Parts: sequence; structure tokens; C-alpha cells
Amino acid sequence: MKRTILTILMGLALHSLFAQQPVGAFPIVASKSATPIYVDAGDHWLVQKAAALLQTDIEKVTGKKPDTAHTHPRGTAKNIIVIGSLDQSLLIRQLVALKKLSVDSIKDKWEAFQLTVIPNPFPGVNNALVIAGSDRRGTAYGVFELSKQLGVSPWYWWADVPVKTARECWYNPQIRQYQHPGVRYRGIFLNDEAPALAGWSKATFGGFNHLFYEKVFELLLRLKANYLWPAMWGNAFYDDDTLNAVMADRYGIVIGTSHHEPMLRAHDEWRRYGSGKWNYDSNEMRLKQFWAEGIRRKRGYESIVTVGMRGDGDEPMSEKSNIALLEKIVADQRQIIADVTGAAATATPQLWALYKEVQDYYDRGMRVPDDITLLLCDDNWGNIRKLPKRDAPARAGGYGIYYHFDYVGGPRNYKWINTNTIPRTWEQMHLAWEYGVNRIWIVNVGDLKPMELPISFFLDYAWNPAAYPVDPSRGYTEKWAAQQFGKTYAADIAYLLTKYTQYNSRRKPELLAPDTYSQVNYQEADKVVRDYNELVLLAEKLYKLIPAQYKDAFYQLVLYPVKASANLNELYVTAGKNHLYAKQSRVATNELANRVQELYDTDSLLSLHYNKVMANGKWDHMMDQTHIGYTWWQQPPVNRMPAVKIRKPAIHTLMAIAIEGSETVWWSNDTVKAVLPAFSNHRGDKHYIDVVNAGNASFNYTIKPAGSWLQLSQTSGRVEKEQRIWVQVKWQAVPEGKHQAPITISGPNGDVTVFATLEKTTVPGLKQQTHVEADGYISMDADHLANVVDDAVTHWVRIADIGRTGNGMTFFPPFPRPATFRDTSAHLEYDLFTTDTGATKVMVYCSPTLPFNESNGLRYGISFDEEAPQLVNLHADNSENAWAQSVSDNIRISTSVHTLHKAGHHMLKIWAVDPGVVLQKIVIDWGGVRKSYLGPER
Ligand code: REL
Repeated sequence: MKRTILTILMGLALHSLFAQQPVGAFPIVASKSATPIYVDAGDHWLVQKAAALLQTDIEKVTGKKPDTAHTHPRGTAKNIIVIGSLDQSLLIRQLVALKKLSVDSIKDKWEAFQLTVIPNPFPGVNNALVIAGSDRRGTAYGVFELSKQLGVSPWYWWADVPVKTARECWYNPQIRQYQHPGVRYRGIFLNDEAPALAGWSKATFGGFNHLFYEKVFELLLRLKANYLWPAMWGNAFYDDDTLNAVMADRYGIVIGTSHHEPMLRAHDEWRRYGSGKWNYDSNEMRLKQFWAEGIRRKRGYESIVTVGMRGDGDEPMSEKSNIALLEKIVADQRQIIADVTGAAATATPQLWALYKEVQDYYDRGMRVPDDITLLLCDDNWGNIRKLPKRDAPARAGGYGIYYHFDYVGGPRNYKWINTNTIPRTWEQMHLAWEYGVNRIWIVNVGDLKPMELPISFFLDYAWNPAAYPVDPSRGYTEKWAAQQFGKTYAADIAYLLTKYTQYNSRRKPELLAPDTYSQVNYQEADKVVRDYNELVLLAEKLYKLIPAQYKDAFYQLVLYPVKASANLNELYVTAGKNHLYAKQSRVATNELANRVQELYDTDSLLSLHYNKVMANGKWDHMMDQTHIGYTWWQQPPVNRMPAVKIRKPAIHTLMAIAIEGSETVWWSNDTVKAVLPAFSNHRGDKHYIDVVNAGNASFNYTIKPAGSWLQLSQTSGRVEKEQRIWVQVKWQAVPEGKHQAPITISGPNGDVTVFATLEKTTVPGLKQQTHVEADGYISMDADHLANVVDDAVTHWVRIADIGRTGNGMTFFPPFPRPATFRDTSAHLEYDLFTTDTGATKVMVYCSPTLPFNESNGLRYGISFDEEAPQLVNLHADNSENAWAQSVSDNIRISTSVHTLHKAGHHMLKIWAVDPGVVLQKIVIDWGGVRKSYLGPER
């Protein structure tokens, strides 16, 4: 056990350990005792609750339980901790009146808090650590900030994160902490909650009752959030348990109902109590009564009332619905609010969500009163659809964002595991912040678990957007990992979290299919599996190394998502390989079919461990979500293993040759030429030839290249099932130019010849960043560039790990630029060396950002050398299909065609035009690019 001192650096808490008591430090727990905590008896329920939780937290950390007292602490102890709100704590007011405590930095602020050590607060008391909040939530946030710094993770209960123990802890009196939120309402939406969260909450608490919600409220407060849209799949927060709303109020959690549940009434309540159709044209009176009840029931509790209307069950309203009707609905709803509350409608916070077709109404001119927050939305796939115009007049209600980490809907549900990356969430919410969206940030988190990391980030970012002006991803994730698991393995854990989410975001697990990744081109499928399995190795190693008390947390936060994602990808890739092998008549086909079965079983065993074994079954049902065997957008009722193929037995000895780049196989004395993908002296590539048993008995073979240019991993052998032979080139011996070198494989039925194409190019003035054409293409990551040209207004930024395969490049500040260019305008330069001329196709891979700025699409400029830049619109095809493809593939690829008049050195330039364009990868094609999911590698 160690002593702990808390410090703060540049607004970020540091947890520093000292062997000795630092001079002048304030003891929270010193050797003999824990410093008592004082809270005014008249302070808010929430403040009392926060103090009580601090008391338990301190006890968990140190084993010593501080006393809590409510009477005046005059002369009772040498040191005291005072907790109080500016509006309700007499103690705090007294300290302020006596000029012992200055609260200027939090006064009149929303949810602000400060932590200060003051000398001689009261007669006979030497020092007080004062946690003062501008209001009840601010005070609670101050308390939980201290708890967090003491070593109690906000996830201590929800993810079984062990409390970091210490014998003593000291607060550094030099450190004054002030904080207040950047975004006013910060929250989560529990949604799509069956079967996982619903099953678990039923088994654990008996349903979505106040016992369940108290746990959610505490978590929200520890994450400095204040806002919740409760679970609504057959559940109704106000109706299911009358204590739900009472407890929300005590915990200071602002309740709303989701975007399509107006007037604080859950969707299911209409099924329970409504009569007639959910249709304002035909059923106005009953709907009004129904809604009035929602407002009556909310009493004085803090809430945000959703106004407007969608069709029943979150569907668009009927064709007939029009702007005039919707405007009348909103006006009527406001009248109800005014009538029931007895105050002007403006006194009740309201939001209108511009979700799906509702945004079209807005675009067609529908407006709501100025005090209603306009809740802008993403496309349900994490891409923001609309942001306020930069020159739009300020609105009293401001703007909010409704974002998604989980979704039920097309092109496919994604609700099993975390596929959300911190870099992309940051990049999109950064846009929102820069465009003035600061009233509400709410995110759909599905079952809550397993979204612990992105939830933390979303809420931390909402609390203090100014703290993350540049891509925080790895740094944030490492701090987060240290908060859960301590510093020792934090960097490795951050790597695992970053990478598994990046890999999962390539394609959501629900969208995977046996043919997603190419089995034959660019060794893509194998590479995907290898990427994941490297993570599994590291995760398993860490799981063994971390102390026993961390294993449950590690399993749920790291090991399970890493292993289950890796396993699922391998499952689909193996099924794809089984299909290919069957087509190629390989004897190994059936073995792969068995392997698919094994991987399928492993998937359920991993979930079983999560549900039943981990943390002694505390999270039973949390991994009940089906995720294998989707056939359309909606989830399958049960998991279903991908179909596999079984090979018919052969009747004689038969050798087949398969090669990289082709699904075909070659037989002895085949007349069709077999040609491997080209080798280049600039790519250092390796390609393979598979000697395959397609018959009924093993056989011997020899393999021999003509000449001395090629090196093979093997020259002869016996094939039981198949042997992979790697071909490499000894470039010193190869003359300049393009050559073909035959390789002969001799087996039981005769010979097969495979040709290797060798492209040796000597590039004058070759630099490390020069990309040399080979095999008819160049592929480069967007940040593998020669020059970054910033100008007076715009600078380029690199966003780590935002791409499907690498980093991304975008520009800040994220505002539109004129589409006219001078040499000095902001652009990126890529140094190329080409061997082809003529028509040159450039495919630019970008993150699937939407034209959030009401433009007809986001554009970049592109040019070779001195040619005039072409403007390319990422959204030239803005159809529903193109969108569905872009979110499924998590990429938008746009193509421009250029003419190169000579081979040799060229500079490709990409020019900044519209904000939000995140470049990931650039592929230049002279006819050599083969089919794959991620595109060729460099
Ligand atoms: O994710 C969304 O925004 C919607 O699909 C949900 O809000 C929706 O209401 C769904 O749960 C069903 O009612």
C-alpha cells in the first residue's frame, strides 16, 4: 500500500504517489485517521448522497472510514472536508461571508465546482478541504472528481474496476481545481435494450425499476453527466416504477424521452393507455389528453420535453403529414405545457429532434419557437447530418446533437459490441463544438455495456471540449486505461482498445460475410485475421500478468471484445476460405468446415464466460445479443453459423496449383497461363504458390524457378493437404525493366508453370516518401506525404487511427474555403514516380462524413503537377444506396481521372476546400488494382 497525493496539471488530474507526507499537504487519510466530512443538514439530497458515497469511496481506498457530520464543525477536528452547494449550504455561505473562501470562479455558473484547501476555516480548525459547487450537481461532480483522483473509477461498479488502494492520501493544497461544463446537457440514451440489458436488469433488479436506475444515475454523475433518455423498448420510465422519476430528481438527473416520444411519454405508454390511432389528424383530442398527462406527471422535476411527432414506432408520419400540421402539433404541445405547468411554455426546456425525415421538414422551412433546442442528429452511424449555419443568429434554445454508438435499423443493426472509435467520435463531435452545438449532447449507447470506453470519452469531451483541441485518441485512451487498470499496462491496453475498435469499425460485425475480405488479393483476409490475432496474443498475455483482482474488469473491457471480435472475423474469413477451397477441390476444404464450427462454438463460449463466469455471473444476459447470421437489416432470432461446403472425395492422386491473386487452380499441363501479382523492387513483396492436394493420396513435388532471380521458401516436399511456397526476388541480380520468370512445379500428374512478373525500376532522386508505381497502381496512406502546405487560414492535422487501415488527414479550422486555388493555398503533396502514362484514375478514400453544412456535397481539389485542380464531390452520388454503402463499408471513395503525359516523377496535390473531409488513403490505378475490401496496401 502506498501514500497518495493528488495533484493537477493543465486541467488534467494526475495521481502521484509519494513515499513521505509532502510538506504542508492536506490529509484525507493520514496514518491514524480519516479526516471527517461535513455537509450541511440543509443541503440538497444529492449533496448528502455524494458525501456518503465519498465516505465509502475513502473507506474502499484506505480501509478507514471518515465520519460524516452535519453540525457546525467548530473546534471538532484539526482538519475537515467541507462539502456544500452555494445555494443550500450555510457552511459554505459562512466561509464566503467570512472571506475565507472565494467562490468568484464558480458563482452563477451552471454545475461548476472548486476544490480548495483553506487555512483556519473555523475556530479551532486548522485546515479545510472545501468542495464547493455552484449548484447541487456541480457539488456532486466536485466530490466525484476527488473520488476519481483517489482511485475510484466511475466504472468501479459497472465494470468491476478495482479501487486503487492506499494507506494514506494527501491533497496538495497548492492545487485549486475549478471546473464547469462546456455542454449544458450531457447524456446517454439506453436503447435497443433487448435482449441484453433487459435480460440483465430483470435478472438483477427485477426490471427497469429505480434500483436499476439508481446505479445508472450514480454512474452518470461520476462521469459528470446530467441527462438520460431511459430505456423504452416495451419499458416506460415514469410508468414502470413511480420511484424512477423520484430518484432521478434526487440524483439530479434530467430526464427526457427519446426523439420520437413527445411530451415525456414513453412510446409503450400509448400501447398501454392510448386509444385510437397515433395520428394527430384523426385523434387530436386523445393525443392531447395523453400528452397532458406526461407534463402533469413530471411535476417540478428537471426534464427536457421532446416536442413534435413522428409516426407510431419511430416511423415517418403518413404521406399526408405536412409542415403546417407539425407546426400546429408543436404549438398545441406548448399550449399544454403552459396550461399544465401554469407558466409560460418558455419556462420548460424543450427539444425538437431533426431526426431522419424531420430534418427535411426543417429544410423545407418548418420552424419552432426560439427557446426550443434544435436537436441535430447523426445518420445513426456516427456521421453528423447537419450543423447550424455559421452565420445563423443565436437561438435561445441553442442546438444539440443526438449521436449513436448503437443502432437498430438499416442498412443493418449494430448492437452487439463496441465498434466506435475515439478518433472518429472526437472528429465528428469536434465539428459540432466548433459550429456552436453546446446545449445538448446525447448518445445512444444501446445496452450501456460494452460501450464503457466511448461513453467515457463522449461525456468527458462534452464536459470539457476545450481540453481536446487536437486529436486526443491514444492519449485519452491511455489515461482511461490507467484509470481502470493502473499505469503498468496502460500503454499496452490503450493499444489494444484503439486497435480493436479501429478493426471493428472497418466493418461492423453484423455486416461481415464470408466474402467481405478478399481471399486471394493482397493477402487481405489473412492479414485481417492476423491483425486481430496479434491483439489476442497481447490481450491474453496481459490477462495472465495483471493482478487477480483486475481480471474481471480486464475480461469485460479488453479481453472479451478483443477475442470475440477476432474470433468472429476469423469465423467469416474461414468460411470464405472454405468456399474457395471447395471451388479449388482442396482436400483441406472439410477441415476448414470443421474449423468454422469450432470458431462458431468459441463465440458462444466467450459469451457464456462473460455472462456466467466473469464476476461470478454478475452480468448474466449482457452478452445475449445475437450477432451471427444476419440476412437483412434486422437481427436474426438466433445465431446461425455461416454455411460451409463439404468436398466430395476424389478417386485418384491429383495435384492442383493455386496462386495468390486468383481463385482458379491449375492442373498439370494446363494451357492457361498462371501469373502471380507483379513483384516490385520498391514494395519488397512476397507472393505465394499453393501446391494443393486435390486427390485421394499424398504426393511428392519439386518446385524450381528458371534462372537465379527468385528465391523460394521450399524447393520440394510431400503434400498431405497443401503447401504454401513463398516467392521472393533477389533484386541485385535482376536487370532494370519488366521481366517474367517461370517457376515449374512437378508433381504426380506432370508439371505446372507459374510466371512471376518482376518490375525493377530505378528511380532517380528517390526519397523515402516517394511512391513508385508497380503492378499498375500506387497505394498510399493519406499521411505518407511529401509536403504539408498550410496557409494563413488553414492548417492540416493528422488524426491517428481514424482510418480503416491507418491515420487520416483533415484540416482545421473546419470551415469552408473558396474553391479557387493559388500555389500557396493549403494542400497536401504526394511524391510519385510512375511508369505508365495516359489516363490515370485517382481514388481517394475518405471517412463517410456527410455534407453537414447544407452544401450539395463535400469537396476536395485534386491535381497533378501544375494542372488546374479538379473539384471532386464526395457526395456526387448522394443517393440512399450510396449512403448505405458508405456506412456499411465505413468509407466513401471518389474517383477523378487525369492524364499524365510522361512517366517519371509527379506531384499529386490534394487541396483543402470543404471541412470534414478526412482523407484516409489514395489509390492511383492504371488498370492494376484488384478487387478487395480495404484496397491495396502500399
Ligand atoms: O436509434 C434510434 O434513434 C432509433 O432507432 C430509436 O430511437 C428507436 O426509437 C427504436 O429504439 C425503436 O423505437
